[in-house]
Amino acid sequence: MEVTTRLTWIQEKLLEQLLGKASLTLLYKSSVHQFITLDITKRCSNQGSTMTVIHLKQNIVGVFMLEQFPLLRSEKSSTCVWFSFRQGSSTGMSALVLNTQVEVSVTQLKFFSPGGFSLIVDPRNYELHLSAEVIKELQLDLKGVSPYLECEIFRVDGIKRDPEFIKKMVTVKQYRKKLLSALRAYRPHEDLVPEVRILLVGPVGSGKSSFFNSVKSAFQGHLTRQAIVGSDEDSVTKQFNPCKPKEVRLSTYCTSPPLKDRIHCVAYVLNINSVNMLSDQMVAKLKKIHRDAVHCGVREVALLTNVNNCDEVLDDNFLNMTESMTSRSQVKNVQDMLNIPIANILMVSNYALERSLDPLKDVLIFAALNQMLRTANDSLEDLFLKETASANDSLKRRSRLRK
Ligand SMILES: Nc1nc2c(ncn2[C@@H]2O[C@H](COP(=O)(O)OP(=O)(O)OP(=O)(O)O)[C@@H](O)[C@H]2O)c(=O)[nH]1
Ligand SMILES: [Mg+2]
Repeated sequence: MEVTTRLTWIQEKLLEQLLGKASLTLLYKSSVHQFITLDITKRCSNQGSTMTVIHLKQNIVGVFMLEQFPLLRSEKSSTCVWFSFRQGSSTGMSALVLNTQVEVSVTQLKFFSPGGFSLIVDPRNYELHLSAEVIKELQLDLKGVSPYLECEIFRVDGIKRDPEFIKKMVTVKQYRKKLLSALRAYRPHEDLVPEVRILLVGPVGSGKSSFFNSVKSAFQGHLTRQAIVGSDEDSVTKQFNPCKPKEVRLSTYCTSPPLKDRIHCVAYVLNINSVNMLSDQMVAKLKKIHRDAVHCGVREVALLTNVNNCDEVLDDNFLNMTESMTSRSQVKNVQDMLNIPIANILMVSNYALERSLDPLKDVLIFAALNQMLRTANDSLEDLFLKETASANDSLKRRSRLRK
C-alpha cells in the first residue's frame, strides 16, 4: 500500500516554496515504518537533501537538511533550515538558517546548533524536545517536551545545493514584505501630483504588458492577466495606433500639459536575450525617444525582462545587483545605447506560464517598480523646480514691463 503524507496539499506547497521550487518525496513515516531510528537511517541516508517534519496538535515543526542525512552522526555541520508554522495556517512561517550537527542514536534523532538550539525527536515515546532558544526563535507556544502525532522525513529534490541559495530563499520572503510596505507607503515627491505616470516603451513582445500584469499579480498575491499578452509580428497591445500618431494641429492636442498629466518616468522594456541583436532601426527609435525624454526633463530606466536566473540578480541583502549581472554584455550595451546609469538598469522575470507566485520573482518586480518610482520622483523634483523658475521669470518680466 502506498504510504501518503499527513501534510495537506497547502502545507506541502508551503514547504516546497520555503526552498524555491522543491519537490518532496516521503521516505519515512513514524506511524507506518518501524519506530527505531536505525530504520530511519536505512530509509533516509544516501538520499541527498531531506526534510524532517514533526506534526504536533497545533503546529508543524521541522528541519530541512541540505547535506546527506547521516548514518550515525554528521561529521561536519550541515546547512539546515529550522522552521515552524501553525496547523491550519498557510502563512506566517518562521524559519532560521543554522549550521547544524545531526545525530541518529539508537532511540533518538537529534539536531544541535551553536547558541543553544536543540531539537530532539524521540520516536519511542512520540515526544519532541525543544530548547528554549528554538521555542523563542520559532515563535512557538510550546513546552520543552511535547507529544507529537507523526514524524515524517522527505527527500527534497529540485533545489540548488548551495548554502547561499538556501539562505537567500529563507530571507527572500521577509525582504518581499519590506519592499511591499515601502511601495504601499510611496508618495509622489512633495505630493505634487496625485499619481505618477510611467511610460513602458520597447519592441513588440519585449514584455511590457507582462510587466504590468506581473506588478498587479505580485501586489494582489495571486496571478492575474489583465493586459493581453502574446506574440505576434505586430504589437498585440493597441493603446493607440502607432501608424496614426496624435497630431499637433488637432484641437484636442495639449502642447503644455500640467505636471500631473506628463510622463514622469520612461522605462525601456527590453528582452535580455535580444538586447544585443536589436535592429539598427530599433536602436535609432529608442535613441530618438531617449533624446526626447532628456529634452522634456524626464528620467529613464531600462527594464530587462526574461531573466532566467532570478536568484543571481541581487546580492544577499537584496539591495544591489551582483557583479556577475552588472558585468554582462547586455547591461553594458544598454548603458552605452541609452546612457542609463547602472542603478537604473533593472531586471525581472515576468510571470508568463507560471501557475503560482514566486517570492524571488516578486522581489525583482517590486525592486524594479521601486526604482521606477524613485526615478519618477527625481523627474518631479526637477520638473517642479524648472516650472517654478520659469514662472518666477515671467512674473519678473511682467513686473518689469509694468514699471
Ligand atoms: N519567460 C518569460 N516570458 C515572458 C517574459 N516577459 C514576456 N514574456 C512572454 O513574451 C510574450 C510577449 O509578452 P508581452 O507582454 O505581450 O509583450 P509586449 O511588450 O506587451 O508586446 P506588444 O504589446 O505586442 O508590443 C508573451 O508570450 C509573454 O508571456 C519574461 O520575463 N519571461
Ligand atoms: Mg503588450
